Amino acid sequence: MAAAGARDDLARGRFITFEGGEGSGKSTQIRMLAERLDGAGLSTMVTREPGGSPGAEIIRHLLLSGMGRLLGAEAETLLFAAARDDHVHAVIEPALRQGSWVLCDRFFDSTRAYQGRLGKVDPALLDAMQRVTIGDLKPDLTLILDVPVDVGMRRAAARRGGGAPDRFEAEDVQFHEGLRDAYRQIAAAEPQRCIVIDANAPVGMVAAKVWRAVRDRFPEVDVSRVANLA
Ligand code: Z5A
Repeated sequence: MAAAGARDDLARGRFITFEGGEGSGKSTQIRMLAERLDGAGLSTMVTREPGGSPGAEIIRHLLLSGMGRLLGAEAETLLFAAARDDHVHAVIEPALRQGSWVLCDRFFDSTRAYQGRLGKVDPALLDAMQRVTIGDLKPDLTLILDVPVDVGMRRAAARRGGGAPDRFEAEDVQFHEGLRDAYRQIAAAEPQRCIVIDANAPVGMVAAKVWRAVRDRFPEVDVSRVANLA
């Protein structure tokens, strides 16, 4: 793990994270945003957590199988941190240094919401892990996709078809309500970084809101080259 402060010299692209509850549409919206940014002539990279690097993908498999839960909330949190450490070093930082715009499906706000708020893991432990895994690397923008819990759960169930829910999908409605609330609190605490997007709308409408938020935050994006602007 790297020392904090070792990453402050990034002459870099932009780092945008997507957060939200289950079925909120993050993966769908990340793909659409990447297409628009590519269209604007920017180099983009889409990645996700847990996972995003070969080592972290192995840990993802463990986590989503429910193995981490058996070890307890703190140990599960350490697994997320180990995956993030590898992902940040092997993938995110090199891409940012090369000038790419990195779009990441979940990042440390997920740990704050899932393990912190819902898993009741000590905030001091979360702070310490954040320091050693990501140091000063904060997203330039975090888009929190907000949908009512029943809508998100319906979408996820429809996508799953007959398949079994994973470790987090299997949690009850109360858990997912708590999660929604946790994300609202994160957004309220850091309004300069986080924007809540109402994602209970058709895909194209949500994409238009995402695009507006990105353009407002990064006026340097050359929109004249992007077709079908909403
Ligand atoms: N986790 C954690 O606990 N701690 C951490 O630090 C981190 C993660 C990093 C990873 O799950 C789990 O790990 C996650 C938190 C935990 N648990 N959960 N649940 P994952 O990566 O497997 O899945 P996810 O991140 O939760 O995403 P998702 O459920 O796959 O959904 P999504 O990416 O937000 O949505 P989507 O795939 O774009 O859309 C879902 C379906 O809805 C799909 O069929 C779409 O076509 C449809 N969709 C999307 N948008 C719309 C709209 N606007 N209208 C109608 N239908 C739509």
